Amino acid sequence: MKKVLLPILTGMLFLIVLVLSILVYKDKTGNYSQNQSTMDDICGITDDGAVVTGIRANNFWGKAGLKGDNSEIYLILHNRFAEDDVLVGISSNAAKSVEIHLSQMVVDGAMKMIIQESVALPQNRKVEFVPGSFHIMLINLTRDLNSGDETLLTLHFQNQGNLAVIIPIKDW
Ligand SMILES: [Cu+2]
Repeated sequence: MKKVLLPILTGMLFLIVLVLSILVYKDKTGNYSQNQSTMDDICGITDDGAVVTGIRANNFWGKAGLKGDNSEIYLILHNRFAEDDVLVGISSNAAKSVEIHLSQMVVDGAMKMIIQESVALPQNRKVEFVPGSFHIMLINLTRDLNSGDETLLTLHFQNQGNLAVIIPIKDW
């Protein structure tokens, strides 16, 4: 009997250690465990996009950056609802604050970033957050965002609640 029990117990112990080490590793990488509640706000995520009620996000990506620096996130929002909406705020656990900016050419030909309190999302229209236009600024990163990392971003809409999007980080 003991000869059978020993390998089983050793196997179980190995599994427990494996699971614990995975959990510790995931926490160290600053993942989304503390954001599980916001993840529940979404209606569904697919490989190429995230959807909340009538708003779909795709082509999303963020620029790599070091702790203490800023980073920019780009995406395309499509309000597929037959009702106007407004992007009123964004949250991230990877930065001290998040701002919506609009890059605009000023008189002398230089680009200037203007803070936007909100962004209108007219019904059945797409609004592009792309270089040189609207973008999301992560201000004062609380950790390094390296190429290949992912970071959770939660968009808040006036009418249609929250949309959580997992943003892949890329070099630029
Ligand atoms: Cu900016």
